[in-house]
Amino acid sequence: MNSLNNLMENMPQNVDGVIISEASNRRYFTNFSSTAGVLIVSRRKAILLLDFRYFEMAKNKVKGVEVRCFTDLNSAIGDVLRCENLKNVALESFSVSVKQFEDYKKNFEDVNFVVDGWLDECILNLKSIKSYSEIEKIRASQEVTDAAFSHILNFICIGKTEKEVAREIENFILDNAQCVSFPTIVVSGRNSSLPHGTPSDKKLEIGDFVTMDFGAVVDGYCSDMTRTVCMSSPSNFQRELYSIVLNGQKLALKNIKQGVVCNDVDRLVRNYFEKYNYVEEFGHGLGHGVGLNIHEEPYLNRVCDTVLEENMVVTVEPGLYINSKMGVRIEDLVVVQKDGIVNLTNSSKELICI
Ligand SMILES: [Mn+2]
Repeated sequence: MNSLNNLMENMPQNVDGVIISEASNRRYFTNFSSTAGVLIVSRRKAILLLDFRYFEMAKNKVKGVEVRCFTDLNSAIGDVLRCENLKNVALESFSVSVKQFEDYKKNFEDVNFVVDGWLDECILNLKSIKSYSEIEKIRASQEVTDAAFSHILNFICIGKTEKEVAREIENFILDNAQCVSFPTIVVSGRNSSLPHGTPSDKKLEIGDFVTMDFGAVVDGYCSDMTRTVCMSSPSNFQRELYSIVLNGQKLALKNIKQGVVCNDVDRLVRNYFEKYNYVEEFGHGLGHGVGLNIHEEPYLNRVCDTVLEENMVVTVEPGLYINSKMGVRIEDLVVVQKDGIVNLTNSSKELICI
């Protein structure tokens, strides 16, 4: 069953239609990407309202959804609500602004807007479990990202700046994919203790750890990976820190499968690091879902109690950060299976010294 039918059949009694305006949600249900537009879904049909910029393209491309061109969005929405006799309409409470909500209420006075969170939860659940074709897109996206890593290993050297390395990664991705899935992170030496630091003009120096976190988008679907390499030979301390992070990651990868609770996986790695007295040094969650959005459900962190299901796609990215000194993060992208995982990331994780 496709996602749209799933949504139609899951509508509770107090809802006879939904308005979907968030871009990645619209894209998810229609397979059509646009910066603006509204998708209205009732139990029996789906109507995508688009402006002139997208109309012709969508008319030829979108299947199973009626496409209409609007000049005045409010009156187009009003027409659909009236003609389809939609009186109880659910909204995405996670993404509709307060202003938009007030406008809806003002413009459509006889409509009861349902914002009880049902729609959000329904969409998040549907999106978190990937179809075969979604997984193939994520796989293709990760292949570009792996290739970008191989490419950068031939480029990176002492004297290059973090910005130069980041730009080279992004150029490679732009040459081979639709776009980058987020601004590339390249942090070196003491900057590598900043998990999401921005690339600077700092040059790579002997002894630096260099953490690179990047991803591509293919056919709308994101990928995400992180590797930390060492410029020339690592100290004993660097070797040890790296191997603790790597073993923590391997422990998580070994334990992820359908039926496992997200926060249990996070805790497993946290407890492992604690054995080495690293507590504060792992200050972020273990991972996150990836799909049309670079960060989405489910989250492998301390609080998420989602039970992992087959065909969820998540990152596994433990890191240890020693304040103002150095950091290590290793991130793979994996598909949850009944008995384990399929790892979509194929780059080596042994400590690479350049
Ligand atoms: Mn990530």
